[in-house]
Amino acid sequence: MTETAAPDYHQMWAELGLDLPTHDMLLQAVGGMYGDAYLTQPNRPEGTGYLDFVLSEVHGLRIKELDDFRKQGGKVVGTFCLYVPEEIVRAAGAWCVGLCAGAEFAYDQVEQIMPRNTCALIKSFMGFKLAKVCPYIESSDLVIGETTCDGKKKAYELLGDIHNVYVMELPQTKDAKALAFWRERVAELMAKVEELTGNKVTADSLRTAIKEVNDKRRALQRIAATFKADPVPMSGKDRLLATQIAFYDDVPRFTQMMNTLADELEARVARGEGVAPKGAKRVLVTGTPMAIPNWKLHDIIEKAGAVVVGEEMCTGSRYYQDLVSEDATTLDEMIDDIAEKYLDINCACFTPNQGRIDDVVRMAKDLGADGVIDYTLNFCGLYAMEQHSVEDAVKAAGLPVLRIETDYSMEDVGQLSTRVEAFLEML
Ligand code: BJ8
Repeated sequence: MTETAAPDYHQMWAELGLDLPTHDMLLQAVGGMYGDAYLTQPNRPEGTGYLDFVLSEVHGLRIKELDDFRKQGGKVVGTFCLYVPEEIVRAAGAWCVGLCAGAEFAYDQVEQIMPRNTCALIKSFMGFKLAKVCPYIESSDLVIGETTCDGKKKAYELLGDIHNVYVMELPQTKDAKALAFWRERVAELMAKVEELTGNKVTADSLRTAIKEVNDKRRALQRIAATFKADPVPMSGKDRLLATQIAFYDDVPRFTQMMNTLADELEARVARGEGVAPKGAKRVLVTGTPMAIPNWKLHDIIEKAGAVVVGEEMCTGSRYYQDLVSEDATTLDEMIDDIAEKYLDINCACFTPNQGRIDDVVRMAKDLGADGVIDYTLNFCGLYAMEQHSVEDAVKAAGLPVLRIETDYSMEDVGQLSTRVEAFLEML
């Protein structure tokens, strides 16, 4: 029997300008983390095979697809934040990808240009760029930033010295004036991507893009809804991975695969089949986003015997819970709807941000959570400031809260495990 050799992507990576030995080291480290966190799980649904495949090819086949697309004249746009409307990018014929920001890399180089006490997400994306190990940013014809937190908006100035960067100005309140202001920024973004691609956005192309992206979010909503069941049909870690992959993968293919996975999960729920015993402790996680390969907290919680039933975060419900209206008929109305939907995202950069607090309580109740873990990256002032309000609201709803501040290093895993286990004991 002949074995098919795994494709060798080194030439493609070299053409993208990656530092090959360092990149090889990164892939090996991520593969090891993945094996330990994911491949050790019992009774995973068959549909998670797709997640394994995508992850195993995340710097391979997907980058090859982007490469082929660009060689045919297509443009790729990289983003770091939920506020960048994927619909606009797709309607102009470009592809949108989330950029690597979930692992500690080249901090020694990063700390030469920004303070050591910067959040891990920002240091990570800068480290990936400086060390030349992120094929997504090297495949991005344009990176679209946003003025969310102070750290990010200043980091985009530094990134702008070494990459093509465009920054959307995001208001910090959600009143009518702010919406009108944001709507103008969305229209400006449209002009920018039209200039990049040479394609005009039309009512037809935007309608199609709105539908495609809504369909992706609907598939993720179906998966999320199955976690109301006890036992849960899949691990929270796998649900987190599905949401992380939503930022990278081909949109129609991903939607189809996630609907297939949702079919399987719904069938498991109907049969009462789960991945953890019925009655396992249920935890809702809220806070700052978890980019690939940041699976640390979920891994700790689920290895301690509990299940993560949901994420109120940008790599969770904030990504898929709201859709853009599909009722508009004109291009202008569609831009209005997009502006409205995106301004509705509950990031802590807004003041006030009561919508997030309400979402945490609502989700905890809907998903039957026994407790909430509020997760904040070190040096993220915005989410750290909101921890107090989250704790008050969740306690008022009768549930305990554990606050966690951490980063991407593995040094505190022992200490975090002890705290999580003690928290689970008291649920
Ligand atoms: S919409 S959460 S993806 S900004 S963790 S870099 S806030 S210091 S990531 Fe975010 Fe968009 Fe908001 Fe979501 Fe700054 Fe905090 Fe770091 Fe953060």
